[in-house]
Amino acid sequence: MKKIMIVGAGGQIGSELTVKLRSIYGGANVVATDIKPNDTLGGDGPFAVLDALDARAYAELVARYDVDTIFNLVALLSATGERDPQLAWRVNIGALMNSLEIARENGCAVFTPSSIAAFGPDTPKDNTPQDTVMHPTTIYGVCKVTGELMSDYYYHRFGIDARSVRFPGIVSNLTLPGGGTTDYAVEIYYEAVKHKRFVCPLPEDMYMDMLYMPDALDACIGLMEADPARLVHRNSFNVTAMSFSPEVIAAEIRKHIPDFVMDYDIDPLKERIAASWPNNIDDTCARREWDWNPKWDLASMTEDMLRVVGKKIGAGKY
Ligand code: AKB
Repeated sequence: MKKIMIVGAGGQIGSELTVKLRSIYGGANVVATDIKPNDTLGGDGPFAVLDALDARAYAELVARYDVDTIFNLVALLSATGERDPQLAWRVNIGALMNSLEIARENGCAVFTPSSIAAFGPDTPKDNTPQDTVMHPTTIYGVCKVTGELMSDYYYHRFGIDARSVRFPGIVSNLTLPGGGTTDYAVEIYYEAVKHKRFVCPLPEDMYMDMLYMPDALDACIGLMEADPARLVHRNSFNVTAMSFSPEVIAAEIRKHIPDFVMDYDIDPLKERIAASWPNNIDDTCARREWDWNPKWDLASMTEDMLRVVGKKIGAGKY
């Protein structure tokens, strides 16, 4: 990776990936783009407003900056997608296809995240294998499976260096996620710090995989820097660091805020989506093929999240 472009850089992952990539490859070598103007992304490197569905403008920027690696982070997430499936398909697949085509025309590598949403209710729920049944029941999941298949197609058919990981929920403290089913695992920390109370939209025993953002960033960069000769898989690798349910994360928060209270007001859409996803996935292939090795677990992440969120919203020691 020498000249990188991030498409959808204003989102939860992009806002932190931009900073991390610039710290490694140099600010001038990482072009951040987003559909909306952004005050922070232009600070230490180039920023451009780009609608990823505008293929001409997208291609023009790739050529102008002589880009060799694209991180395509544009997506409507699972819950938002269910509210407008046609829009989700148009945006998620439109950005994917433009990224792959522009990569083909310009000889770029491409990273497009997949998700645990690529799995469905008939996938083995525990220790979900890398290669298994994939019949998602959300439009977001359908887009992710399509993304995996198209990325592998472009690799085999055109030699495009397309790679991806299946992200679980990502917990972070810079930019809030929006429209996802796993968002509760971020919101809970803000509410715990602000009000010592959280109303959870998912049942107490709903297990899902999660990653803390520093590990998610390492996954993006580690995979794109991996020796291609070692990659048996490409699109897409299971990656995870922990699996917990709402009652488990609440208990962890109570170790720091003993009077933290959790109430439940179940969102039937999010419940249905979460119930169709695995409880925990097996990331052995990522560990074997490109040395994936997450550093954060629930205890260390919780300590860090409460510290950073506390500082951010001026709550002192919670
Ligand atoms: C979502 O909840 O939709 C995302 C995901 C798991 O891909 N965070």
